[in-house]
Amino acid sequence: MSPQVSGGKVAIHFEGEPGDTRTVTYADLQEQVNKAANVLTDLGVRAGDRVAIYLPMIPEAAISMLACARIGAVHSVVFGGFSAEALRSRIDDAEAKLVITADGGYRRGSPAVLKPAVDEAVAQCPSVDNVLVVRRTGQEVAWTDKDLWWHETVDAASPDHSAEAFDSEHPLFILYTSGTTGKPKGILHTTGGYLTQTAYTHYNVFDLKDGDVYWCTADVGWVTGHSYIVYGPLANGATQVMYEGTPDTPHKGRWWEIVQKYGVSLLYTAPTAIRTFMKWGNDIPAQFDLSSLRLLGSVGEPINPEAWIWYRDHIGGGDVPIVDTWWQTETGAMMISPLPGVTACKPGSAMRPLPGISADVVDDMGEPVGPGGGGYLVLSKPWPAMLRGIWGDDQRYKDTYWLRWPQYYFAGDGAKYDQDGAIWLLGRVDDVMNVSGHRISTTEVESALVSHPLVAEAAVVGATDEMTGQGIVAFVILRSDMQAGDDAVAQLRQHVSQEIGPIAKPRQIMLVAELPKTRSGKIMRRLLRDVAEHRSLGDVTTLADPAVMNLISEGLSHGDD
Ligand code: 7RM
Repeated sequence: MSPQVSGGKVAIHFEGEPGDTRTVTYADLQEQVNKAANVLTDLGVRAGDRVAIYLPMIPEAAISMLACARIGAVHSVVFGGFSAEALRSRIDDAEAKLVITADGGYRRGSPAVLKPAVDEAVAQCPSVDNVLVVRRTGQEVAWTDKDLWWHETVDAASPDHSAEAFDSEHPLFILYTSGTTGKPKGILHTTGGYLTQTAYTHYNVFDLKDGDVYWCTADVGWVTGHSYIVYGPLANGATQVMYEGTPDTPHKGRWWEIVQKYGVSLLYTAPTAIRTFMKWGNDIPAQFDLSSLRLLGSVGEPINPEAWIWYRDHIGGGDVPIVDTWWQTETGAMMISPLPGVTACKPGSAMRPLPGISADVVDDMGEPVGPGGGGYLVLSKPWPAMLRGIWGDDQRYKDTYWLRWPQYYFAGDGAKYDQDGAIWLLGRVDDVMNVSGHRISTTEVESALVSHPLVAEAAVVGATDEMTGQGIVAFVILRSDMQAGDDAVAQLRQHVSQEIGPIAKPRQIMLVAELPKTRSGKIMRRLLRDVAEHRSLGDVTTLADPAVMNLISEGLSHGDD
């Protein structure tokens, strides 16, 4: 399947946000990976050891991941937008020995810092022996005796390195993702099956040809970046674009300028981005030559039919196939998706399981609902890139995925089977929100809120949001013994951003006197969602005190942020 790739073929066309570029061929990539592998070995990193990677979207992110794979070390990439505290808890959980980071990266037209967050985290992580720092922006950084510059070590290292062989079940990486409790789970993937399925799906779902220029706009900090920037495309010898920055820097046509400049033929992005471009207007993409595009992909959240059609018409010129790919951090690779030229598509449906994948839609009892029915999405047979567990927590692995029905993998998504057997994904059925294609748990945000001294109690729900899929809405009871200023809401939003990262900042925080609870003390999120989505309230008869809802609905009119 994988083509014979010559070393001169371009692996990565890197485009920095300020407009700087780098061309990395497969020969360059191998040399860089070899050098980095030698440095990791010199620093005492051995097969099975964990390495945390906290980098912007620069080639060194892929190089670091591959250097780990080459020596059998397990990488744990932490999204550069996460806070010092989020980084600390991930380094700590995996007991990482080495952290690879950068001074910073470019974001929205200016250099943003990364190193200070690493310093803050590493100060509390005794497992870390060294920090390897890429110089990307040239900003001044504080320095400790654990720190080493990438350009002084990797650039000077020997380019010769013999790849070690490992068992196909050797661990490849841990990637943290939000679950239904406050603590993110470290999803564990291994080597052989993962690489097989990412390469196979990247090749077939994108109908990859030798002359293609592929661009996946995800960040390597998410599973989409792992599987469809690093492992799948590079195993297939594809040429790809890697872009560091935001879509509206320095102008709202930046993506389409990149497509035109590199002749991108395959584009893979998220519905949130598509809806944002729809809002910015048709005339922006119309200013660029997008005729090189021949296939478009979507991932991360359900794509609404309007966005699907706009994507095809305004980006794809009206006649390109669109592949809506459903999968998860846990599945490692695409599971449900059309195959271009094979599957007739319906706008908004991910259609059918890929060859070799067994998915079903079942009811509460685990019975298949059949055509026309709705229920829970399950995977009924194992698959090559399947997660192998949750790092350090076997019990949580069993409870999360196998407790409800031992014969099925429970995906956590609601789904509908239509009369033709096409699958429509309906979003999460658990306490996981999906904000702009990013998984964030309600409990994680609640924990962040209650860790603030002003907060007595908090409940968080995901409310439908036209742009981001879901938006985070928090209901907060302040402590009566604390003096809250007028800026309490702003302070709390900032606090969540500091505890988790800007992506977890609530869209709205409502200060309320009470929360709706059942007689057994469970918060009724369904009612809070009704309030957050401005719906009339559903059944309130199971509430311990039905009058609470009047208080909350009133609070809505002045609690807005
Ligand atoms: C790849 C990724 C997984 C969750 C998943 C769904 C949602 C992802 C689609 C989708 C509808 C899609 N991994 N999701 N893709 N929903 N259609 N094509 O996103 O672990 O971060 O999230 O995302 O709810 O369970 S993830």
